[in-house]
Formats: sequence, C-alpha cells, structure tokens
Amino acid sequence: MPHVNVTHLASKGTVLGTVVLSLLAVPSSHAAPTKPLPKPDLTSLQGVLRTAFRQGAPGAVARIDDHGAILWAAMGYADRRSKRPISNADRFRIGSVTKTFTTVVLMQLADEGKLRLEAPVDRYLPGLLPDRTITVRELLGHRSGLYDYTNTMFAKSVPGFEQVRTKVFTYRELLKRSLWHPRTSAPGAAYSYSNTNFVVAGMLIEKLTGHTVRTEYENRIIKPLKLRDTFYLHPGAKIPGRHARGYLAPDQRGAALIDATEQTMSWAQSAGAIISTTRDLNTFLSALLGGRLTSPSHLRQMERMVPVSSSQAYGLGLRRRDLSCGVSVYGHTGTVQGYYTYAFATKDGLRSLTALATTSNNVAVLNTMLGTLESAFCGKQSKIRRAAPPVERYEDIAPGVARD
Ligand code: REX
Repeated sequence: MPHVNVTHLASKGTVLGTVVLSLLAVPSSHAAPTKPLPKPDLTSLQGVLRTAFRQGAPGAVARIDDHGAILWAAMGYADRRSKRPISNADRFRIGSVTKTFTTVVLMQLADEGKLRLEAPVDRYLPGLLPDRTITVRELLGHRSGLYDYTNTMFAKSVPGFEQVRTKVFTYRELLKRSLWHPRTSAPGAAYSYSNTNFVVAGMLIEKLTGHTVRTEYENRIIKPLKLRDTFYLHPGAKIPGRHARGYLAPDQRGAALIDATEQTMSWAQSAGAIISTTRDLNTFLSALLGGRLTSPSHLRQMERMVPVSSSQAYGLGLRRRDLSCGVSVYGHTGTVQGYYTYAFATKDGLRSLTALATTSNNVAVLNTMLGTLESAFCGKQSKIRRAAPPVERYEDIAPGVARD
C-alpha cells in the first residue's frame, strides 16, 4: 500500500480548529473587502494526490499556508527504490517557478533605477538580440517573439533529456539555439511562452549587477526571507540534503520511468534551475504578493495580466489562474524532467498553495494536479468534479506534453 500522510497543524502547535477559524478572517490589508474565501478542502486535496499517484506519479505533496495555519498532505514515495515516504520536507526542482524569482530580482533593480521595463534590452546588452527593439517588459511577459529552444531540444523526451543532462551551456549557447529558428512574432505582437526570454533575463541580471544570478537570488530573496531549503545550483547535478527523486515518463506509453533527479539544469538556468520546498515557495509567494519584495508599483507591473486562455493569464514572470469558484490566484507552474510544480497564492498573499508531483511528461498527472488549486482555494465550492478533471490546454510545455 502506498504511504498516505495527512497532517493538520495550526500556527502555535495546537491542533486543527485554529485552521478553520483563521480561514474566516480573510480580507487583506490593502485590497477592498471581498467575500470570504471558501475554506480549503483537505479531503479533496488528499484525493487529488491519490489520483496523481494512481496515474503514475511515484510521489505527490501539497502544502497550504493560510494566515499562519498550515495544512499539508503527502502521498507515495520520495524514492521508488528505498520506498521512503515522500513528505513536505523534501526538496525538489521547481522548474519555471524560478522565473518568478528572476523577475523579482529585475523588479528590484528597476526599483533601484538600474533598469527600465520599457527600455530595449539592447540598451543593456548591445547587439545581443537580432531585433534591437525588444523591451524588457516584452521579455518578462513572453511577448518578445524569441523562439523557445526547448521545443526542439525536448521534441523527443528521453533522448532529448539524456543529451543535455550532463551538459554545461553558456547563456549565449542557449540563445544561439533559439536564434536558429525564426521569431514567432514581431516584438510585442503576441504571447508565446519561451524559456529564451528568461535566459536573456539572467544575462540582464548578471550584466547590471556584475554578479551571478545565484548571488542575486541569495542576497535579494533567499537570505532575507530565510528560505533555508532554497538553492540555485548550477551546474552541480545533485540536490543537496533530503529530497524527492523525480521520474520522467518516456513518450512510449507503459515504458519504465527514468530517474531524472541528477542533472545540471544547464538547459534552463535562470529560466528554471532553482530547488526548493513547498514551505519555502509558499513563503516566497506570500512575501511577493504581500508587497515585501518589490515596490508596490513594480508588483503591480508583475500583476498586469494579458489573457492566455479562458482561465489563464500571464503578467511579468507571474501567472494568474481563474478557478471555478470565481477566485483568481497568482504564481507559477514548473515542469522539469521528473517534477511538476504548482505554486500559487491569493492576490493578498495570505493563502498560498504549493503542490508537487514527482513525475513529468504525463498529461494526466499534470491535469490532475491542477485540482490542488481547486481544493486549496475553492474547497467544497469547487465546481469541478474530480471524476472529470479540468483539461489543461498546456500550450506552454514542449511538444509531446504541450500540444497534444
Ligand atoms: C521542458 C521539457 C519544459 C519537459 C520546460 N520547462 O520548458 C520550463 C518550465 C523550465 O518549467 N515551464 C513550464 C519535459 C511549462 C511552466 O512554465 O510551467 N517534456 C518533461 C518533454 C516533452 O520532454 N517532450 O515533461 O519532463
């Protein structure tokens, strides 16, 4: 039998009760009073993780932080060989949630007057991009038209991964792979998700600060927020300390999972190489949305959304999901080999959810895990029945997952 572990904690160590009470006191400090958020539904959260496990995720965890109260759930294994049960203390690869960290660093630089969102990237990195008019805002909102080199890199999931898992790329090499292809649109003309944008964002950080992105993530976010389980390790391939192993599903149905835990993450770097935990990501998102990482005006810029689909929108390094009960949440998703992450919070940052499934290239699991948002923010008011999970039009992920 798989391990099931569901625990309730309240902020001061007392058991439940406090969780329920705290959920009623919703209105934020800066937003106009809105109707109270529905209570999270821990039973359905547990059910979502169980479904993901049945669909092939070796492990799945989720943690909700709500006004200091914590709810968490875990299902399955951190390691298929040792059968160690997975828990919310396990570190994992967060993929593109890294893009929100990268954007925060750039917003801080903008706050310091070192960067302008409307300025062409060319002002800071002369001659780098083929089109000198692409602005910083267009990069961070995926509206530059720069082709996503991961589409071709991972057209075949396992061979693509094996080809890069031990490689070390420079930012310029990654950019070159993008520029082999025509641009997807003129600058600013259309949304088209591309890791290339956040490779250039990493180059901007290094150019403007004279430091590695690692130093900037550490000094500006990780240390101030005391994120003890959050690291940017590149090109080191091992996840330090206690962590969940990640398993990539091959493109052939029914083929054995590939343990993808160790890899350099060099293909992603500032677009996706951070390691973290559910607790640290919740802390990060509530600090960001609560206004503790950037000026109010630059947070508003991140939150200025352009619709991507009927239930999704993208701002700057930040996604919005519109849930079935009318609640909208802000954060990011992440997909790297072996790990699917959802990290979202309410606009005021007072309730946050991070969920992880330790597999990837498995659309069923990806769609199922979207249900963790419904459980966390809509609870019993969710209009989505788990028997018919929401279909995620996941146009943002490389071929095979994305465009099926
Ligand atoms: C890489 C391929 C997907 C994954 C990718 N990841 O672009 C970035 C990210 C860093 O997290 N983006 C997601 C592989 C979409 C986000 O922003 O939420 N897929 C897999 C394939 C497909 O190999 N053939 O599923 O592991």
